[in-house]
Amino acid sequence: MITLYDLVFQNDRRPSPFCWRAKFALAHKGLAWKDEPTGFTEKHKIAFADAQLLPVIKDGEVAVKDSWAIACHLDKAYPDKPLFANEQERLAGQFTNGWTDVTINAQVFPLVVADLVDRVRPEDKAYIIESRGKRLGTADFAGFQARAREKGVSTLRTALEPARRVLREQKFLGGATSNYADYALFGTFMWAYATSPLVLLENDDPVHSWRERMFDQFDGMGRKAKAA
Ligand SMILES: N[C@@H](CCC(=O)N[C@@H](CS)C(=O)NCC(=O)O)C(=O)O
Repeated sequence: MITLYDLVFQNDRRPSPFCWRAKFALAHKGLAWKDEPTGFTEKHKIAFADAQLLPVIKDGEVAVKDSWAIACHLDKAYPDKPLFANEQERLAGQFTNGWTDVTINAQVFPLVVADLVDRVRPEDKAYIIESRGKRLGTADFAGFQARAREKGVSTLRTALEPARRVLREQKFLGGATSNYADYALFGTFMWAYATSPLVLLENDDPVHSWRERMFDQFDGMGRKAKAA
C-alpha cells in the first residue's frame, strides 16, 4: 500500500497544488493509497525521505519526494493506465508541469496568500508567517494580497492563454481524456479552491469548463474536497 504525505490546513483542508497532482496521479492509475495528513511543523514525518517539502510517498520500501518524481515513479512501477502514453507525452507533460510551477503558481500565490495564512492550522501559524513573510518581504499579508488582486486576476487569465488555446480544441490538455498535464495544472486550481473564495476564472472561459470537468473526475474527488 502506498502512503501519501499530504499537507494539511485547518478543518482538514488540503491546499498543496503539488500534493493534488500526486492524488490525481494515483486516482488516474486506480491505485489505492493511505493518506497521512502532515502539517508545516511536522517535517519529522517525512524525514525518512530526506524531504522538507510535500508531497512524499512511501511505496513499500521506496521513498519518493517531489510531485514530478512521484508521477514518473508511478508510471515506471505501475505501467497500467499510464499518466503518459509515451515518451513524447512525458516530455510535453514536463513542460506543462514546469510552466505551471514557474508562471501560474507564481501568479496565484500573491492572490491568495492572506487567505492561505488565515486557514493554516493554529500550530503552524507562526511558521507560515515567518516563512512566507520572508519570501514576500512583508508580514502584511492582507495588504499584499489586496494590492496583488488589483491587476493580478487579469494577468493570471492572460497567462493561462496557452492552456486556453488547447482547451478550445480538445476536452483535456491530454486530448479526449486527461493525462498528467491536466493534473499538473489542475493542482493549482485545487490550491485556490481549498484556500480562497476568490473567483479566478470567468464562466465563459474554456479553462473554466475544463476546470469543471476536472472537478468531476474520479467520482468528483476534487469537488468533494473541503473548499475555502
Ligand atoms: N517541487 C516540489 C514542490 C513542493 C512544495 O513546494 N511543497 C510545499 C507545499 S505546496 C511544501 O511542502 N512546503 C513546506 C514548507 O514550506 O515548509 C514538488 O513538485 O513536489
